[in-house]
Amino acid sequence: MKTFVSAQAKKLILASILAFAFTDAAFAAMRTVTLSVPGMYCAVCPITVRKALANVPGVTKASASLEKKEAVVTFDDAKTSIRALEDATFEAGYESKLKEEPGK
Ligand SMILES: [Cu+2]
Repeated sequence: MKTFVSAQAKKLILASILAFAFTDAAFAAMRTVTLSVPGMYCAVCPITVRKALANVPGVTKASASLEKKEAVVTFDDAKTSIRALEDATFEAGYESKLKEEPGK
């Protein structure tokens, strides 16, 4: 009986792990974030920033605004990260930082 219970418990634990992994994967997918890019100062800057972000594998949409001094990026959570986005703009010459995440 003891072994039976423990096998059931293991099944339950496994089921909840799988359920969690599935939920997590469902939430992963696409994310849209706003990065603050204070270093943009002329009309060319947002173009450079947008290109740098668009070149990151996993990014599906990127835009940058000189007036707002921010970039909005849509990316696949499983393929890239906010850190990678920040690194990409940094390598292009612009420091950036996560500003806000709509819906969170
Ligand atoms: Cu510029």
